[in-house]
Amino acid sequence: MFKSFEDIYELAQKNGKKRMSVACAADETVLSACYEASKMGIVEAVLTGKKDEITPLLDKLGIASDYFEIIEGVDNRDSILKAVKLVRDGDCKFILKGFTQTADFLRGVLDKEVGLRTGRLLSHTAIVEIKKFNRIIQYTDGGMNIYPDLNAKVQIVKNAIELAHAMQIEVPNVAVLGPVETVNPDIQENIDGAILSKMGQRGQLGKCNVEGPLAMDIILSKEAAEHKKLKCDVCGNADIILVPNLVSGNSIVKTMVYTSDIELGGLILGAKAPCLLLSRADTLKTKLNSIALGNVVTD
Ligand code: COD
Repeated sequence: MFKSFEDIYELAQKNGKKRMSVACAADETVLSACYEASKMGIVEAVLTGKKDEITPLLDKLGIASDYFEIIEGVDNRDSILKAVKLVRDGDCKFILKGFTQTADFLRGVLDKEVGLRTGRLLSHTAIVEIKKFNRIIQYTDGGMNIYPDLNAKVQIVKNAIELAHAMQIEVPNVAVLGPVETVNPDIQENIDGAILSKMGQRGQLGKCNVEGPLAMDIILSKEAAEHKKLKCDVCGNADIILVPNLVSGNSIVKTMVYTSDIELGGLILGAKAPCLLLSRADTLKTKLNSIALGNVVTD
């Protein structure tokens, strides 16, 4: 069971290099992350984008201009589709979003002709190593589905559970975020939390423990749960936190990035292959963490 990104790097290095396509690679942080990952022996990156934008950046970083294979893209859309197709055709195992808008990247992943659709809902998960807790928690979905309904939440939870299993967590604990633990019919998030919790108990979500609705304090702290006299095994032990919508998940994770001692990685699940999706402002280490994740969750 992975408790930290160090565990993930260790396995990635054992696995050896896997081929990864990079959509719109003309960005210093993206190129540095690809180079570092290559030197660590975990990835062989194939870049797409405008060569006359990528090559000067490689020069600036002191990386030989022929270090990476570069596939010319006439514009962002063309570069995204070419990177997606490399994965679709089996030439690469996973894809990294480079310097382009998230929505454009996702539209490429969803493209009806060359995309990576599987018939399932695709969703984003942020993998957060919280140093204080010495554990990894997934926060989902703060990156793709804007206002998921109950059906979409079921799929989002299932995608996260599948990733947890790939991360060697046999029976992941899933907490469904709400503002309060009581099932208040006026709060849709709490109704969904209660239904998901029951679906989990009845085995409808696979091998996992699901509890909800739960407020964030008792998700993160067993003591807080005890104080509120709530008996709950998931409290203080969550592996997955299902957030109600994109803005809440996105804001929670970004708040942690700027205020807390964490390590972060992020990817889209449910597609034919993992799609590493990070904010353009994310650091080299966050991109590197995500590349290591891509390595360990692919064959
Ligand atoms: N899973 C599978 N198929 C999907 C999904 C999904 N999550 N979302 C859309 N589709 C399919 C639809 O079934 C349809 O066939 C096609 O894609 C188009 O659907 P639309 O019209 O809803 O798609 P778009 O292009 O308007 O929007 C899809 C996006 C993923 C681009 C959109 O939901 C979006 O912008 N999400 C937020 C991305 C974002 O800004 N994240 C912030 C991170 S910093």
